[in-house]
Amino acid sequence: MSFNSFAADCQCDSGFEMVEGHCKDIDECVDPGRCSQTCTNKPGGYKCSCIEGYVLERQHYCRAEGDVAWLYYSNRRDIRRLRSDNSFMEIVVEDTGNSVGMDMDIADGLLFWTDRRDLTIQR
Ligand SMILES: [Ca+2]
Repeated sequence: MSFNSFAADCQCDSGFEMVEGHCKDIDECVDPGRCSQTCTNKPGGYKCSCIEGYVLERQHYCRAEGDVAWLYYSNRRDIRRLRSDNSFMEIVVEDTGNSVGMDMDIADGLLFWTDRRDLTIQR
């Protein structure tokens, strides 16, 4: 029997890794995308959390509180909006020419877009 057959086989608990003979916590938060917003490293694990206005779902994903959100988009001819639960879509602005870029001023309820046909910025 050789000396090597008595060598210790050390293993670390889940969430730890062997570093120079010692179990060291793995910082799971180093990997981007582990949590949709905030990741806090904990001994042997990690915890996801959300900024104010969002709620944590399925321990990793943050969803905006409140009503269903709207997605505004352009198909170049019209500007439309779609509920995030996919239950309703409507045209917000018809016949925009060739709308390609959009921005919103939420506070004042304004929608802006660039029109490549007329080379203008519309409101
Ligand atoms: Ca950890």
